[in-house]
Amino acid sequence: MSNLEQTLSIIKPDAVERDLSENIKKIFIKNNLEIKDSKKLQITKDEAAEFYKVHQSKPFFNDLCAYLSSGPIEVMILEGKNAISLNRKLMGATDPKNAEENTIRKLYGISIDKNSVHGSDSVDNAKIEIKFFFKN
Ligand code: IDP
Ligand code: MG
Repeated sequence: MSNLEQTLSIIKPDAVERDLSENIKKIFIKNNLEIKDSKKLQITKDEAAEFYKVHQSKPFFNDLCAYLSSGPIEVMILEGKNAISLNRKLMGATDPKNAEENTIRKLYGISIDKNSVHGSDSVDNAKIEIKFFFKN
């Protein structure tokens, strides 16, 4: 049984702005996640709303979409054994205050909204999210 997976990672505007992309990528590589593709871009608020549509009923949805579209982001396809859960573990808890030591969000996150990274949370969402940014 193979559990080789791909997942989508986003380095969010707060981390790109502080030049943290290379540090974050080193954490992925050190932990056996291969960067299969990557690109830097800025999305519109409408595109952010499409990407985050699972959160559309949440009170923070508008701010979330405004934030993700507020500046350049770097999106990556990560591949490796159990890549989805491994990436989530390396990211740490959504709120950096609750993130474990040495996780990306503990090291670099500023607040629950400026928490430096996104990572897919399931096989199905990883497929949808990779397709969203890498349409071939
Ligand atoms: P995740 O990024 O750890 O998967 P989700 O629950 O999927 O967390 O939420 C997506 C993003 O929405 C989070 O990364 C965070 O930036 C933002 N967010 C989540 N909960 C809150 C909140 O209570 N207030 C403000 N922003 C939030
Ligand atoms: Mg999520």
